[in-house]
Amino acid sequence: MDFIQFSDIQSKSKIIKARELQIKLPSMPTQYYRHGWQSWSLAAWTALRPMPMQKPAIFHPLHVNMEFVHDKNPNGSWLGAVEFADGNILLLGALATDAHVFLVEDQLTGKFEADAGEWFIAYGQEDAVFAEYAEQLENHLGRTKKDDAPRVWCSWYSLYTTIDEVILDKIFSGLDGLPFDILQVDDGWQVSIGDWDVNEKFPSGMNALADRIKSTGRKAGLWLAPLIAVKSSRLFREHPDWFLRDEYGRYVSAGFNWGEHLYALDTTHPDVGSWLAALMKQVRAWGFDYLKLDFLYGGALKGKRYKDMPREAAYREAIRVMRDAMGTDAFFLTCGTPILPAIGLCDAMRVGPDVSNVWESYRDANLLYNPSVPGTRNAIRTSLNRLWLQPLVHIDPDIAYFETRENHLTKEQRKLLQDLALVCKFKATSGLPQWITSEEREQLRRFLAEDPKIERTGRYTFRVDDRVVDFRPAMSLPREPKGLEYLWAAFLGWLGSFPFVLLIFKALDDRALKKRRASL
Ligand code: 9PG
Repeated sequence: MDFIQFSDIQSKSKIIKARELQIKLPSMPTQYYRHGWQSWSLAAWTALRPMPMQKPAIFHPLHVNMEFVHDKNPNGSWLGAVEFADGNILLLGALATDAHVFLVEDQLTGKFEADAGEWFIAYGQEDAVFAEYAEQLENHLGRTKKDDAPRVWCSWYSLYTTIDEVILDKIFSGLDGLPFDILQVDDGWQVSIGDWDVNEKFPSGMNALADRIKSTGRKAGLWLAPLIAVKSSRLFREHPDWFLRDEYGRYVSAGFNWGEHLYALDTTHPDVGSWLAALMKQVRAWGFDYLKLDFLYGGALKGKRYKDMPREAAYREAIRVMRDAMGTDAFFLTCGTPILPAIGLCDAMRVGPDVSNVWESYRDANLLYNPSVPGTRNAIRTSLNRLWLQPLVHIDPDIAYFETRENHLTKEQRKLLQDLALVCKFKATSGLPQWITSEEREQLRRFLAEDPKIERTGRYTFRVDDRVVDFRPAMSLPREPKGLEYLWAAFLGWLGSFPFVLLIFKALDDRALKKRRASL
């Protein structure tokens, strides 16, 4: 363990190599910057007291860093920062993968899971400190940001999995005249999670789908979740030995979604590497140039790998394999990705949870205390707290809504999401041309065309051209449940980990979506 004196770094930042490192703080800080592990995990300035554990536990693999979920101290992945009463901050940040930072009383502590690595330590004004950290990360991990981010229409936040060839064809025609660069087909085209072949809803096949998009003058984008699979997939049946297990030989859970348990590929297995490369080549050969690779955290879960190496280092290697196979001319968006290990290898990164057509749900926010589930407030909060990544990679705060149909956000809330896109310089939307009024269509057209001047005036306040934009209404954390509410919350959290309960919710969602699709 290396001990660092605050006076050593007070006037000048430092880089130190150590497996474990501890800095004694000169005074008790006022806030702690928690940096969540992957895209959907919370990033926020928080109080120093322990936070309620987010529920239900069945989602932990896809929401938090499983290894630290029971830690009561303020902590986060790769970096941590404290703010003092005078507004200055002290940041401790790893410059390599497989590291975690904790605040234990008045000691800021960093630990690498395996070997020693480099740490960046700096004190001063927040913007300057984070900017210097980003610069150092670029030196160590690289930078892939080129040109401007493309403007994307994505099928997810309107049709979810109910997409098919007929409806997409109609939508693509309806989007004519709007300045999108990419039309991206999301979840719903594939046979199953693990089996990345076209399903019966697309009888003309994937080449035809990409061609149809390209016929509109745009590039074609596609969603895949290449590092996970469900047990019912052919991939799992045919290659059970490709999946990650723990030291007792049990399959490692990658969480629960689509009404099924998820499992993760062991990407260090040589056959998995070649399978991943072949899959990326296949997708490019179909004609897709924009790849949204999702649920990537599966590749970085703890387990006993074919090749013994730190889990995030293994993950970074898998991302590199996929990047090499797809080629540098593809646009590579990572989602559900552990943040630091993907830097330098992808063009864009989702930096927050999913938005949804509601601002915040009482059940998810207050009772389950879960800031990682889809919700507009969750998306704004975490994305904005990751703005410091902007020099390194295009940061994707998820889509903005323009439509009022099938949407429960207020005008102000929709506007905040649109402004977040402008601040992050990443514009995407999912609205159906059939839904939007001519006025909403005009707003969308203007949004896609504009390039406003952005000036940061405070931690969460900006000037966008001449407008003042204040994100503070989205930034605070939910109120914690107390008394009877606490008991109700604990019960719900327990209930929510039973797959049959989740299946009931899924059945209700599916029914609503079917109706939505039928109404088009
Ligand atoms: C497709 C979607 C979209 C979306 C992605 C990802 O916490 N969760 O249970 C959870 C489930 C799905 C999810 C995010 C979080 O969405 O972010 O844009 O591509 O997959 O299935």
